[in-house]
Amino acid sequence: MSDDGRRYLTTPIYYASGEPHLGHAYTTILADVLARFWRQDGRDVFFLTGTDEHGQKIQEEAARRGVEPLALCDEMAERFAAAWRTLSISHDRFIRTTEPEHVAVVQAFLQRLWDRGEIYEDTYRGWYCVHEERYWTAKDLGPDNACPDCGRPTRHVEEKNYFFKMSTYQDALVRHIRENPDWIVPEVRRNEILGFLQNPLEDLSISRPKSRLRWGITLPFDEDHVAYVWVDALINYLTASGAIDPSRPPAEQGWDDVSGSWWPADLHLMGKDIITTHAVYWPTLLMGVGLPVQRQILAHGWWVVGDTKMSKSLGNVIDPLALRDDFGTDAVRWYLMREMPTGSDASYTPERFLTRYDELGNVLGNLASRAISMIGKYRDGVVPDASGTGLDAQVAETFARAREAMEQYKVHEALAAAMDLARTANGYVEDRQPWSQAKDPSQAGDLDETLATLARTLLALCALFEPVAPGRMGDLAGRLGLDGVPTLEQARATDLRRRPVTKGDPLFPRIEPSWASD
Ligand code: ME8
Repeated sequence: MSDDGRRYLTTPIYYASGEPHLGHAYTTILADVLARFWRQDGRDVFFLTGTDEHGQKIQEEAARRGVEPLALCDEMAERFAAAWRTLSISHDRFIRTTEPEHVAVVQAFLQRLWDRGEIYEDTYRGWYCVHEERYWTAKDLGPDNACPDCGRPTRHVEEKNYFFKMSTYQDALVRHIRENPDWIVPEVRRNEILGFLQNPLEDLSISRPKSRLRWGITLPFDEDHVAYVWVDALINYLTASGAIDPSRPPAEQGWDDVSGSWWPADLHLMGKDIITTHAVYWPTLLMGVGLPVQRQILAHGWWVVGDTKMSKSLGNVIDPLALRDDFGTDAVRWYLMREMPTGSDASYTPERFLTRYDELGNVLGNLASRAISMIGKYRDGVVPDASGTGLDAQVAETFARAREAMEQYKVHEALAAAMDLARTANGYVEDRQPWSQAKDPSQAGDLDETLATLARTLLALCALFEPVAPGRMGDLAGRLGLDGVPTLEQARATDLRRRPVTKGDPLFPRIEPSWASD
């Protein structure tokens, strides 16, 4: 993490060969919740997502559909961008690897590796999995030469390739991982990479002959070859940072001084399936061009259905937008964030989705609706002129718990803390019994205090839940008479006394999902 208060945060760029699904939505929402939380905490955030548009997988999918690769990518990039709009993703940039700027940065990057003597030519003999876009050696393969990752058949290839001297960076990489215990989190993934690095690291094939693959970025030093799609894709993080300006002469492109750009990234977020490319290929490539490596890698777990990772090929993909149609964006975000401890796997079930949704309605929604309607009923819809500090200690404790959990990326714990505060506030209503206080004129001051405390706590909850439920919390802020959701600091400092509040429809209404009757 940078100590200058800035945060450059990335998601993987997703393959433009398939539709966005719940797994993609999870990573992107997790990144969004972090970005929103950091912004709320006063940091300057640059949040990047996008689509991975070159390589054999895209070329073959386009051929299968009978369209040009770029036409397929245009359509799918828009599909992802639309999904992120409906899921309230607040990214600052959506990058596509077919953009001319990215193509130029990839070429400048490869040229620099070439100029520094980091690349050589050789014959590659081995096995290739198009779905994972990865090479394997015979000893890695499963029965019938199946890919060890996805189980699909691999193809034997023998061709001229260019290789990056990745092996020369093995010691430097191991040292970096050992000296920076938090560089890869969670620890299980760090150990996985250290285990992988106990074996000799091979050099990395970074090109494909155009005779086999046309859909890629042409190498600047050999126009019969294109860049390997993973090398092309990883460089997106650098392109978007603005560190490299390929329109300038090589010596002035920014390789020796990244100040003034967003590089190095503070956090690369991804699923555990693609940790090796991010924790081994990418940092060694950066060392090869002489740039600082990314500051941290966070690899999360998988959403599974039954025992199987969700993926399109298995036909068990859940469409997050369909869930959203029934329950709203915030409910999908809440379920995904509250249900999965960052780093572990979680199982998607409709029953758990409903249970988590009910929690939103019964605890947070219920608190908001009863607090605002009692202010309406007993005080003509105006927050009473009382301190409202009855739960301030609990609010402060919750802010501290949430902040600490978020620093460790334990989003589910930060949200559990926020929900506990809402529960505490409901308990406070039961204890104080405002309906009894209202019957006794001598308790008018106590009733004022009860209602003002509920309004003030609602404001704190509004700030705490905003990263996960930005739409509904925007509504709640409006009902409390504010223009927008406050930051954590503002929630503490805002004085709600004598402000009018407005009743509205339930924030999280009871819903009979369309699939419940199946
Ligand atoms: O790998 N559970 O793209 P991709 C949780 N283009 N997350 C999941 C998931 C699941 N079941 N399934 C997918 C690529 N994901 C490359 C990345 S980056 C330079 C290039 C998420 O479309 C998770 O973040 O296959 C995973 O890492 C990513 O989608 C893979 O997306």
